[in-house]
Amino acid sequence: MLIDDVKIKAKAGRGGNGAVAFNATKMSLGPTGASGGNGGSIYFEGVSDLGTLSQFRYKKELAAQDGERGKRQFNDGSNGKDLILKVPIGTVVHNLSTAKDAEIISIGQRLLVAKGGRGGKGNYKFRSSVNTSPTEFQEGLPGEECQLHLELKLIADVGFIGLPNVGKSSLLNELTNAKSKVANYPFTTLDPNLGVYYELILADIPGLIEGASRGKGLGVKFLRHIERTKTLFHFISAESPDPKKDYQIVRNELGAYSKELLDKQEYVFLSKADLLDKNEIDEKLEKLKAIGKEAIPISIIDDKSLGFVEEILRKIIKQKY
Ligand SMILES: Nc1nc2c(ncn2[C@@H]2O[C@H](COP(=O)(O)OP(=O)(O)OP(=O)(O)O)[C@@H](O)[C@H]2O)c(=O)[nH]1
Ligand SMILES: [Mg+2]
Repeated sequence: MLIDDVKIKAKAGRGGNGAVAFNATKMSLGPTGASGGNGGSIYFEGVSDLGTLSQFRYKKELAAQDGERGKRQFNDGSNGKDLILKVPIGTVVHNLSTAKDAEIISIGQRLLVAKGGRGGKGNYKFRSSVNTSPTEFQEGLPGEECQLHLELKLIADVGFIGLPNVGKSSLLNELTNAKSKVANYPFTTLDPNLGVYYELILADIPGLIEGASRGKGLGVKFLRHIERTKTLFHFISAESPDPKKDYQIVRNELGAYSKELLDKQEYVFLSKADLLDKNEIDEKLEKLKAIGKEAIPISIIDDKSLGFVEEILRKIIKQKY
């Protein structure tokens, strides 16, 4: 199961206390207490593997190492080790403690989520001409602590949407190297799948049904994965007795989730067109035309129709630049 929404706690390391020590072998009793090490910080680092949020399924509390306390003889404590965790690109990090949001958008990008506390100064650092045997020292500071809400919002160019069982995953597999599960029943796809078509990332998401925005079927939580796409491919099965209704059901659910989804560039496909004869197809296309939708009939067993889809994808690639 793809983990795409998780709350965790992050606690950076505490700084080590400064030491109080004196050079007992010298008459002067000079201070030698060294500083504590800094606490380790916690970072996220972007990777392309969508599965990496699953590390937080059971591990909900992250902690980086504390800094070591200062030692005698000018020996500073060592710094706590940083904790660097890999998260998928597209992860939105809501810091619930500071109410700030940040986003991992590129591979290798590092985001500091909790800074380690500073180590305290040892008494050596407090020496002065008037205070040659200071007993002061600083305590290490606590590391930052925060509650984080991580939400994966896939970074894709094109989102595949539609009712269940309309051939979304089939087309993704046809066009890309993706191996999205395909079967002749609804809700075959339970998690989003990505495929790469030249410079484009295509996202196939689970099917929507009427009431999805109220939690029916698999719900609408997957729609966040298409929030950031520029373009939607809306699939309507040629087998549908009422393609217009199918179209509207999905649009209603999109709108109930976010009006912005309705403003995206959209291509409507009448899928599985091979199952009907030409007259029947024309009839269904007419029905969609009546609501202003120029649908394009496609079939994964008809190379010519796949060629049309690829033409559209090339156009989308051009728009990118
Ligand atoms: N005849 C025909 N069957 C197709 C075509 N495309 C997909 N199918 C079949 O339709 C069924 C559903 O295909 P999927 O790709 O799993 O559909 P989906 O929209 O991803 O379904 P969910 O994941 O449940 O939302 C499968 O049995 C496919 O083999 C097509 O162009 N022609
Ligand atoms: Mg599917």
